[in-house]
Amino acid sequence: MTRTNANAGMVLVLGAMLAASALLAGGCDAKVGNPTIALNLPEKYNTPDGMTVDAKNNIILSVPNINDPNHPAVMLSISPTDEVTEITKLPNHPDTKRAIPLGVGVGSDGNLYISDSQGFVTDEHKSRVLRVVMKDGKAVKVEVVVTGLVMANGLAAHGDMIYVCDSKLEPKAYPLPSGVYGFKISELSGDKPYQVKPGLADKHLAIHFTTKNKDWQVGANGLGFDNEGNMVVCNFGDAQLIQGKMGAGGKVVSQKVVAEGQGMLSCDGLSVDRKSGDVYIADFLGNALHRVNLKTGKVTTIAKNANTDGADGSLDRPSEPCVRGNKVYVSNIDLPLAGNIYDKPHTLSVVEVGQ
Ligand SMILES: [Ca+2]
Ligand SMILES: [Ca+2]
Repeated sequence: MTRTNANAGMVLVLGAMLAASALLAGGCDAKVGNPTIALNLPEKYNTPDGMTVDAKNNIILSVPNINDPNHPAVMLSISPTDEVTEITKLPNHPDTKRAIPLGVGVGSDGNLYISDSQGFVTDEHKSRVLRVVMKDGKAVKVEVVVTGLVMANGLAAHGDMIYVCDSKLEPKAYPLPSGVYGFKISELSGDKPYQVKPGLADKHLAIHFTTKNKDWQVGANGLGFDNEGNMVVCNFGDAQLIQGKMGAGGKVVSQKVVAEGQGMLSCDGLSVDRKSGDVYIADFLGNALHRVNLKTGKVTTIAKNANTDGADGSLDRPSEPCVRGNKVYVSNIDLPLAGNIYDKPHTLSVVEVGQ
């Protein structure tokens, strides 16, 4: 699968995805927008993914290094002037010898919470939530606080809670159930990590839904909260943005699909623009960045292009957007799927939006 590190597990999990690539021919024809390179990352940061903005307006970036795991997974900080510093490396899972950080959020305690998506190498419930304990802007230690997820993915901090997606609650079931767990920060312990119950059984499950797209059995993915405090979560395979009304106890009491398709081939990562209230979505399969108006459900394609190496700033299989000021940064995960080749450069693209 990867250029230098064919990995049997990854082939197992992602192999079915490759079969779908032929169906996507023609999905990347028309070029829209003109993104430029925000960051050109060195080889040791070869696969960027999840992002969030911290209290000092730094972007926190997960670097799972899926494409070349000879380099350890790290967390980076991108300053307001786009200078990159390494926050910490992440501890490998004792069984898989990998750490695969995707979603990241800053908790109300000031610590970083990160989904470690072992679902890229195994379906055996080995995904975790990690906590990077921060002090004076520096990482003090990394703890495991939740275990037992299948494919941990998007993660969001909201109030005194941490929410994390599991893209595959029951990996062999069809249609595929997926969902979002919510944990009070006060109940998370590095000394005694919480083990989630499999399937739909865990009391922390805040929302769940299914994915019907047989070629892409990947569900809950990008995650956030809109300006009214509703959960917004992407259903990757069915190209849906789902909105959930929150009730007491931090669980969703009603949910609806606010946008589906309309040019979106998949809904991967998302980011809420606090000024406009709009949701930006990275479309891995469509090789595109879209904007969704939550009031109307209308989808507008902001950027889209054919398969590329990303050297001119074009989208190179984007997985996550991140709104900072008037810019949307986009991680190009560049996985070798859907006809794409993993290649240099390793980039974050950026587009200017609004005023
Ligand atoms: Ca590239
Ligand atoms: Ca590429």
